[in-house]
Amino acid sequence: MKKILITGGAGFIGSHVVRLFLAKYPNYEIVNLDKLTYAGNLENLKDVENNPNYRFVKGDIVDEGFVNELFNSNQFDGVVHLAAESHVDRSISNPTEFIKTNVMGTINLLNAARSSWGDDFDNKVFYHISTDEVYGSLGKEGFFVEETPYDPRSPYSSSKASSDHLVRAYFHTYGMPVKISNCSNNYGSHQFPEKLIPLMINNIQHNKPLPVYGEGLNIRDWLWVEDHARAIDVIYHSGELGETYNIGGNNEWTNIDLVKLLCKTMDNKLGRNEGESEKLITYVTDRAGHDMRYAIDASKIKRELGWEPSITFEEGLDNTVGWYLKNSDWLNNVTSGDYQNYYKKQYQD
Ligand code: NAD
Ligand code: TDX
Repeated sequence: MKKILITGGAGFIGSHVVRLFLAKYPNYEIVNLDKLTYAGNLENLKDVENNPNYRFVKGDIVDEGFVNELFNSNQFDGVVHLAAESHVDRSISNPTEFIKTNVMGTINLLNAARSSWGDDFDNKVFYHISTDEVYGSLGKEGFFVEETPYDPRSPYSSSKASSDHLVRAYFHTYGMPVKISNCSNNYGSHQFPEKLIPLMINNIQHNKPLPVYGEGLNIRDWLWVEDHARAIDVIYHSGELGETYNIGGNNEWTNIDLVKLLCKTMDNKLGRNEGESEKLITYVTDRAGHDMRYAIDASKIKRELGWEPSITFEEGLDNTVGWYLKNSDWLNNVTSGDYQNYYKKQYQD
């Protein structure tokens, strides 16, 4: 058996990675370390909680003593590090929390892994999951490649860039067996409804205004979360140590076109008249420092590791909308309590 630590496994992407690794590798013991912040939810892993190869540990990666103790009492063969504060708008209102979790949490994990592995890095992997936002904002032309200079512009992307730099520094300085990937915007089941797609699905369903920032012309490159999990699997097992891989959907949408497509899909599924949900679109004050366009050139991972997205956006979005409509209990649970306060503050609702 190999023992793999997945951090942030109770979150959106992490839960898909935990599920994929458990299904695909019966010889792995998966330890999911998660603090269960507002974004972490054990309901996301209900279907695997009794799997004998799965263990959940509640804990904070910012707590150095706790992280060291976890690595002292477990000999991990690998780490897949996803735990993070992940929402740009929250980083604008509370940047310090992002530095604590994303920067201090990452260095705590690097130090604990290094000290537990000693100088014996054979067959060990420390895989850090990052974002395309570290590269900054594109104009109308061009794509982010692995060599694009870092130019983070929000507290969130700055904290992710810092953690990427630390991970690379541990490769060059100590020979740590690291890998990094930078992915574009994910969508799919189990995403917390502070992010664009599930927020819009929830609001359309409840006939609430659809808050589009600025003119809605900012562009994002959307990837189905299960395709991101497949890419993480391929990089963890076959990627080169010390290398970075960009992951993207080759699927650019302006926010306004995407929201209109969601409205159309929801009108169909809810039996509403065509155009009904679009009436809910409301332009609101733009996000501070709003990056204009992200677009990933994912040719390296395709060329070297044979990965590419498995489904079209239309299929993925249809599947995603279907999941949220079918799992209204999940959505209702996560939008009760604290979410109401967050929503009021963020949208002056
Ligand atoms: P998420 O917010 O849904 O989940 C984050 C998880 O980390 C939660 O379960 C939370 O409880 C946990 N966590 C937060 N702080 C912690 C701490 N101090 N100690 C332990 N656990 C903690 O995020 P996500 O969208 O699933 O993103 C996962 C990773 O992927 C992040 O590193 C993010 O930067 C990166 N990423 C996300 C996207 C995207 O579109 N969502 C795209 C590219 C990269
Ligand atoms: O209410 C909204 N209205 C709106 O117009 C929200 C929540 C967002 N937006 C816009 C802002 C962005 O241009 O939609 C776009 C997508 O916004 P988010 O879902 O907040 O994602 P983004 O800021 O692009 O960052 C995401 O992708 C990269 C994830 O949240 C990050 O964790 C990831 O690293």
